Amino acid sequence: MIDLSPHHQQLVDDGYTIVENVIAPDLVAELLADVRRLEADRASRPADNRFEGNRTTRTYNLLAYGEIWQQVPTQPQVLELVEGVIGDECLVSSLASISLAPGETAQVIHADDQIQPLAKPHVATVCNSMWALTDFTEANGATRVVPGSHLWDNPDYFAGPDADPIDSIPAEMPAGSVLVWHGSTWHGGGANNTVDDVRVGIAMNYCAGFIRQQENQQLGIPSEIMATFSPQLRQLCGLGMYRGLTGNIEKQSPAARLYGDADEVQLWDAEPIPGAD
Ligand SMILES: O=C(O)CCC(=O)C(=O)O
Repeated sequence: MIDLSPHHQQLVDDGYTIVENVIAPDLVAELLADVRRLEADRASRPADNRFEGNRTTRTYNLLAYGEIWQQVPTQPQVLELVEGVIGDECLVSSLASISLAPGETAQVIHADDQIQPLAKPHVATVCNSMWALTDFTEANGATRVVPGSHLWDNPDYFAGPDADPIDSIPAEMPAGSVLVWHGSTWHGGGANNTVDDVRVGIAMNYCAGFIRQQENQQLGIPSEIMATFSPQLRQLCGLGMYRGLTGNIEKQSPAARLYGDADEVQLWDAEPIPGAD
């Protein structure tokens, strides 16, 4: 049993935390095999741009491509930490694998909420995680984080392609561990300086229920696959109503309307109305 209290506190203080060995080795092995299956089936290649990398292979929208991925967004310890940052009723923002091969250079240091036009620091809108499917070491490109940067007052700061990786540190962790960070924390993939050690991770990203998801889960996941999800996962994919209002269809949640999930009380029908005196 992992005590999550220090991790909640580190997210508040430093904007990131690493939960070591939280994913069972069998699941890590199965996820890794599925990443490799997908990359082989699709003959995947690096996107070849500065942000996604020139030696990095990414597979997006994973919930659409294998039942095993349904276990990732609902992982209890990670979800508890994420909800501590962005609140309950949060959403899957995106789910992708990232295989960072030898020769990859360091990614631009960035914050995942930096496209949002909000003065910083602001209420957390994004909370992301990186699952280590292989060991993450400084040499093979472990994600680099800048401790405390989630509190910075710097809406215009952008490290740029030639900038130093400022005061970042490598989030080294053994396979089966998960790095969780606040969406305002500056970070980036490291450089892979090894000869033959491909660093494989899963970027399991979440956003608050009032923020638009990065990947469109409602259209990106075919409805016959969405039908196989648990009600909890459908909520995470954005088929519920946020605070009984946002995302409704004629006062009903899409999950109730399309998949017969339990009805949610619409805000205006709630007694008393939350927030009203
Ligand atoms: O690969 C990594 O370690 C980080 C990737 C990342 O931060 C991103 O692509 O936004």
